Amino acid sequence: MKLTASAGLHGSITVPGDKSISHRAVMFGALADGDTHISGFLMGEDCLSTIECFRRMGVPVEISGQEVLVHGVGLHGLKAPDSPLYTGNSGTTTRLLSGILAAQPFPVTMTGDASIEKRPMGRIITPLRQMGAAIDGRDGSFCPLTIRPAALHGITYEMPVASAQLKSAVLLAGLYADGPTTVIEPAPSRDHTERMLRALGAQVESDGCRITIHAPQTLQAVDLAVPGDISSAAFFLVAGAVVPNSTLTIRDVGINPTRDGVIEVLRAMGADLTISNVREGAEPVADLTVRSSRLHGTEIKGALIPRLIDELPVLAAAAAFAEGETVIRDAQELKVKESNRITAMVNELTRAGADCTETADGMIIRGGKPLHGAAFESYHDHRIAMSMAVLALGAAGESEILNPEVVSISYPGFFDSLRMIGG
Ligand code: SPQ
Repeated sequence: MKLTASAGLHGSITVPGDKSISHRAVMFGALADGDTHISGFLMGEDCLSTIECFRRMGVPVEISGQEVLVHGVGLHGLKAPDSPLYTGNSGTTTRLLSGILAAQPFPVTMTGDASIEKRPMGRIITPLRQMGAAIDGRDGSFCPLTIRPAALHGITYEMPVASAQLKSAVLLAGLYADGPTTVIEPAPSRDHTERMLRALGAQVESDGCRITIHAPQTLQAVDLAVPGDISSAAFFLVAGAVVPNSTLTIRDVGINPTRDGVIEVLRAMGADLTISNVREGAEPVADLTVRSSRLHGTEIKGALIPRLIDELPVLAAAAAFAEGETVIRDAQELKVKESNRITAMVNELTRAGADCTETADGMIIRGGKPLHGAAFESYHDHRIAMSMAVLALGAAGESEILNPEVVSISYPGFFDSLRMIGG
């Protein structure tokens, strides 16, 4: 994909549905009694992997445009698939499904692509085994995972990392446990699982970083509207901020407070970013408007990290345009995503002329150096490809994004959206 420096980005767009919420809508809809209509569903490859896994376990799922209809089979209605389940590139599918499968009365194997086979699964195997699950991984902690039938009991689990996937895997196993299940997070991670399970009638109590689920008798289907994905909106927020003469509005974006760290950081960097038309609901939604401005460096660390973990690559690109130093700390989780996102961003920003250094738990970017186009690697990682496309719009000259098709994991029409706003 070839991109050239932009003279200004303009327009009002929507981004596709939230990936995290789309996955959960299919999973929980499948386990509910009744039909779940999902509007605004993300038709990205990861969420389609989730649909395929549930279809293979006997859940009828109909797709029409951006609408999905899940015919729930109830908590105990899943059927044994006739061969291993394939989760593609999706960590969310693999980890959340593990929690559900740990409680099923049939054995199952789960496998994924080359990236999934490298991502750590020990973090879910440990607590699920404490609950009584019979779960094993290749070399102890990698995919393929094999799961055999077992009775589960409730536990209290202190999580070593702030991970919504780990939290959700344990809470979902808790749907089937004998007794309540409690997880304690080191810092709040995205809470879509808790919000959606409550909407379906489950008793989920949150007290700061302590979340308890009581195994329900049933989940009741409700209609679900998926807001625009703030992680996808983040590419346009940064593009609008760094490309001179830009004004962009991204409508109907989910602004769940466990996900909105990118807004806080861009404002701290001096971005002209306004939130309007806020609508409260199961998930809060708003319109975001950004105008180009001069950015300056900042520090991103601590409890803020889980609130913007997936936006760190594009924030690193923003930092390359900002005056002064940006320090990202406490972000070692970035090393175990679809790629090592710290190494990937430091390599590619350096290729564009930025001055940056990898650290043990993040990176330091000394911004404000002139940036130029180049041929950027995508590391088979959707967020790296899109982050470098944003950088390319603000850098001098021409750029290329290699393997651009990887954006279809979370944002199939990404390059069309860029063209629509003048990219
Ligand atoms: O699903 P996957 O591959 O793990 O996707 C990513 C992403 O960039 O899209 C991470 F690579 O998002 C995760 C996110 O980083 C989605 C997620 C969720 O839906 O619960 C939670 C975060 O991961 P984690 O490991 O912090 O729980």
